[in-house]
Amino acid sequence: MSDADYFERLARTVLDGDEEEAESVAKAAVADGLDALECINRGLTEGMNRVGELFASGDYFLPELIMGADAMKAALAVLEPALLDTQQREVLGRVVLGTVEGDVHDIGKTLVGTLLTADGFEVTDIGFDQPASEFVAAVKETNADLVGASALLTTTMRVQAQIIEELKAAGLRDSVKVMVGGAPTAQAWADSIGADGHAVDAIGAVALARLLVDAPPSPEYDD
Ligand code: B12
Repeated sequence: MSDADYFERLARTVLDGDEEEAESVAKAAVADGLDALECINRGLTEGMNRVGELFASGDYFLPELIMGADAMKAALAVLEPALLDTQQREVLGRVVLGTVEGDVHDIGKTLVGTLLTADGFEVTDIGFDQPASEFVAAVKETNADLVGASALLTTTMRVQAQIIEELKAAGLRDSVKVMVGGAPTAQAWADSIGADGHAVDAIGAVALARLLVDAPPSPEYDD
C-alpha cells in the first residue's frame, strides 16, 4: 500500500468514526515504516477537518463528531509513542498547556503537548475546560517559561485574553511568554490580546516555542 493510501485510509476511519479500524490501520502504518507525524497530519487531521465540514454543513451531527474524535484518539495512542521514541530530549523550557474554560476540545492541544515534549520541552498539561486561574496557578507551581492556551470555539477564545490579564495581575506577565492556538484563533487575535505568538498547528507551535525561549530552530522540523 502506498503512503497516500495509508493517509486516505486513516482519514476514512475518522470520517466513519471507526475506533477499531483506526487503531489497526495506525498499527499497520507504523509496522510499514510510515512517518507517524505525516500519518497524523495528512491522515487523521485531514479526516477530522472533513468531519468538521460535514458537521458545519448539517450532514453530520454530534454523535459523528464524538465518534470521529474517538477514532482519532485511538490512532493517536498508537502513533504518539512513535513520535516520542524517535526524537531528542534536552530540556529547552517549561510549558504550561491547557484548553480554556468552557471548551472540551483537547485533541489538538494534546498533540501540541506531544510534539513539544518530543522536541525537548517539559510540558505540564493541565487538561481541558480550565479557567484562567488554573493556568496562572500552574505557572506559579512549575515556574514555567511558556503558557500555551488552546481554544476551539469562538465563544471561548476570550479566556485566552483573561489568562494574559490574570498573569499581569499576579505580576507574572514579564516572566512568562504566552502562545495561543486553536482553529478560530489567528495572529491578529494574538496581537490584539497581547499574546507573544500564535501557531496554526503543532509543528508551528514547536517553532514558536523555540523562538520564544531563544532556542535555535528544531533540526527535526526544519524544512
Ligand atoms: C472533534 C470535535 C469535537 C469533539 C472534541 C473531542 C475532543 N476530546 O477534543 C466534541 C464532539 C466533544 C466536540 C464538541 C463540540 N463542538 Co466540536 N469540533 C470537533 C472538530 C470536528 C475537530 C477538532 C479537532 O480535534 N481537530 C483536530 C486537531 C488536531 O486540530 P486542532 O484542534 O485544530 O489543533 C491544531 C491547531 O489548531 C493547533 N493548536 C491547537 N491548540 C493549540 C494551542 C497552542 C498554544 C498552539 C500554538 C497551537 C494549537 O495545533 C493543533 C495540532 O496541529 C472541529 C472542526 C475542526 N476542523 O476544527 C469541531 C468544532 C471545533 N466544534 C464545533 C462545535 C460547534 C462544537 C459543539 C458546540 C457542538 C455542540 N452542538 O455541542 C461542542 C462544544 C463542546 C465544548 N463545550 O467544547 C465548531 C466550533 C464553531 C465555532 N466557531 O465556535 C467546529 C469548528 C465544527 C464546525 N465546523 O462547526 N467537537
